[in-house]
Amino acid sequence: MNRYRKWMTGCFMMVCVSFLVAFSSCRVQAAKLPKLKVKGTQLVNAKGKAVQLKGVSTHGLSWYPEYVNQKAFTYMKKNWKINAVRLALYTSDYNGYCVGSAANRKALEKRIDQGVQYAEKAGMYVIIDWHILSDGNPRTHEKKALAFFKRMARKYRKYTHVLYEICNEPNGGTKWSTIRTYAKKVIKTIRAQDKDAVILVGTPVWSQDVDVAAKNPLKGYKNVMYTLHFYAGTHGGELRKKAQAALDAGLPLFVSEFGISDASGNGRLNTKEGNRWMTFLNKNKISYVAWNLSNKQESSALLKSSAKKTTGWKTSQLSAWGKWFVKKTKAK
Ligand code: IDC
Repeated sequence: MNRYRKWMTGCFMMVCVSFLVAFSSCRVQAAKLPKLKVKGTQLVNAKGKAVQLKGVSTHGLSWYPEYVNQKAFTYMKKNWKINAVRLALYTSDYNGYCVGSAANRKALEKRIDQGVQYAEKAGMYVIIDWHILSDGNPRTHEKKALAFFKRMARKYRKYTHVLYEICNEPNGGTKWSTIRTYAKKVIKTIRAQDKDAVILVGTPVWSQDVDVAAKNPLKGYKNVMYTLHFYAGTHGGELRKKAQAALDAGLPLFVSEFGISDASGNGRLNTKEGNRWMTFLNKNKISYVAWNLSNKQESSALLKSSAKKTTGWKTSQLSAWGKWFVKKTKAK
């Protein structure tokens, strides 16, 4: 009897342990998205299969923080069929990271951390975007950028779903050689913490001159891609030619921001040109991220200005651009 009881207890323990093991490994697998890498011009998964990210960018994190919430991220993943979110951290413009107070920096970093956690829980990739704009040269705030990316990469080194975008849109005549110098420093800093996260590098002229970058790409680093930004109301065939030239030269491209309004983020939508761009992106399996998740009164906002909700939007609450975009992401 005693032996039988011992045997039963043993069996019970074994069942418990196997349940625990199965449960915890399940949790790990569910939480972690497959790590991405770059192969040739393409973003791929661990098996080398092409991956095309489709995402939405926040507006400035200081301007529209309310959309960084778990419900919104989970809702967009499920209903808009997207798999990435970009967190736009303005550096210089209105209450940006490099011009505001220490308290503001802390609040912004907290917002980023929330975005990273919400994205993971929603099962989406997340891009931490150092959103330079009026500060056209990324070297203007280079010191702050290096300190920032060091901290981010250290914090998120174990996370498989985090990508780093190191300078949104260099402009104001900033040359590729200057961006290249900056990029080398930031990449080195990130790599000291995280040896393989995907890093996105901006290109001259508001991230359009990818053909120029292709002539002298960064050498000796893996998992680096170059950003191409377009607004179909302004940019068409000429810019696609540059993109094609870059691809032909073997440059991996990532469209980390786009719209179909004009480049000001306002004006009429050009759906015809937008359709041409989508054909190009899908043909080349280029990842794309739509600007912007807000209800600001501008045609590049995905929500109508009358939409007050911060998740669970009905189609009627999406702007014309929002409707167009969601139709595209759901189509494939
Ligand atoms: C725009 C916003 C607008 C804001 C302006 C200035 O839509 O509400 O007032 O920035 O900060 C970009 C930039 C992106 C711009 C967007 C539209 O990366 O920050 O957002 N755009 O102008 N590049 C091309 C277009």
